[in-house]
Amino acid sequence: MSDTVSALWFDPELCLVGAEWRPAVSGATLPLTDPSDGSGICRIARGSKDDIDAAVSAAQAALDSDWGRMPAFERGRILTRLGQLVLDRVEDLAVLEAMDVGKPLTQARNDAIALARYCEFYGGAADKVMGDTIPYLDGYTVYTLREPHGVTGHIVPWNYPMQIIGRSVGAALVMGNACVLKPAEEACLTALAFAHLAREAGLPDGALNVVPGSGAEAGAALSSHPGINHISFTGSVPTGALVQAAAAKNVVPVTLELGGKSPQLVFDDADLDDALPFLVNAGCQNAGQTCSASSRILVQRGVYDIVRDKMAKAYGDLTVGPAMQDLRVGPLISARQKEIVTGFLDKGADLNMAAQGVLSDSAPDTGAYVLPTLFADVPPEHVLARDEIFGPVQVIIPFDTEDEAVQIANNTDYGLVASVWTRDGARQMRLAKRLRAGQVFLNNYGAGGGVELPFGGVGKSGHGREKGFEALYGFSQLKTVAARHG
Ligand code: TXE
Repeated sequence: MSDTVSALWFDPELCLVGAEWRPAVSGATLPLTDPSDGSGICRIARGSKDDIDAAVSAAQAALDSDWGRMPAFERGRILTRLGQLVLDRVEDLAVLEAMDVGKPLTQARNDAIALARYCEFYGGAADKVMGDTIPYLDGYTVYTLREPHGVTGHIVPWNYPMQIIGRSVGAALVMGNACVLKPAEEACLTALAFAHLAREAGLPDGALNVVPGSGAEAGAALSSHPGINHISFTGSVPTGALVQAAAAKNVVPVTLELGGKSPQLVFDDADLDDALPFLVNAGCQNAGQTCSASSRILVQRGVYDIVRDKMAKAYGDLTVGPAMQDLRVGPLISARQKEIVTGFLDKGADLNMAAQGVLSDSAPDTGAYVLPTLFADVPPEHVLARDEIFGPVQVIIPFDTEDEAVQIANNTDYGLVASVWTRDGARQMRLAKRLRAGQVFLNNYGAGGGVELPFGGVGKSGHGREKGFEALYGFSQLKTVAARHG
């Protein structure tokens, strides 16, 4: 049992359904493991179809009562209060996330602060989403209304539980939807903590329901439920396709955020000292288990050797260890994820390994640790340059011309994020248009992760946009009203 189990201030074996915290209908539970040492943290409810049925009914009931009638500004006030409660508990939330996900404490703290920002942002936006009046025929007045979908399903992965809950549940709630949240079976403590804080903030019964459980049981039951009106999913491509197929049977819209193989393009004229921390951090943050991780570094031939050597030095300085030691890199989420990433490293045996990080003396053998690894001179068609690895592994690929860089950058199934490092303003503008990605960063990567910035992918990175104001359009539907008055 982890030392930090005292950080739990709620019963983790319960689901939230309507007003009630209760065990799974079956009484079954699942173990939750601390990836830093492989020890058991606690058990969580193993929700299944019965629990999802009850949660969907509770959400529907909420729409028919106080929640459904609440003015937008009051929904906003609740979210804003929730943001303050999250800020008050940042340290507690960070400890929960660190032990559950294996995330170094500083990164976990940043996620808790980001969750508060989502609540603040969407709380403030609640009463600012407006329809239009449309000039039309003589004798008509036409306007549009933005209305909630109804019951929204949220299937969340384990890599950034707090941030993903903030961006999807936060936006859905302020638009007046009632949510059913299915956190990942590997990491769901902050989802439960969030729900406790939401109740404390005054969120009415049934507006938010949380059913932990496995993907095959609770997740599949949620995505195929005929009472769900919209599904937001973040996770792998195959599971996203399953969720979309299940939703299609009920003709329900889905938002899919499915990861990527995001490139950073470094040109000869780039400010390399400025770029270096971004190049490395974007690959190692959260041990590379980030949908928008930058796993490909494309470098123009004139500065290739310098960039490779600087990155190799930075990799040599990376130490991996337990989340509570708060190093740059923690463990992966699980032994299973370690196996996946190690499998990729094996496939890179034919490549030129430029550098590896080191393991902290205090990292137990039972933890899910993988050394951060940098490969150089990688052919663009190599599996490590094309597949999402979801671990602390980056490849460097040389290029000669701008056209070649664009061709390599765009030549994967994914298209989530891309960045360009150059002082040439015309090139910045050209590439911002030519790169196939949902977000393009010029002389930075991630722009600090701003909650205000619409986010989502093209191709197998998914479809739909979360974050920013754009998410509010996704979590609502437009009704056109045409009045004929003569
Ligand atoms: O993902 P899954 P996994 C990628 C990453 C990683 C791989 C596998 O490459 O190595 O996916 O991770 C729920 N119906 N990403 O297995 O299966 C599940 O319970 C409905 C990228 O964890 O996609 C969890 O809540 N739901 C990524 C969520 O889906 C189902 C984040 C994600 O699990 C389900 C995570 C089903 N049949 C992994 N099966 C990103 N885009 O950031 C599972 N789930």
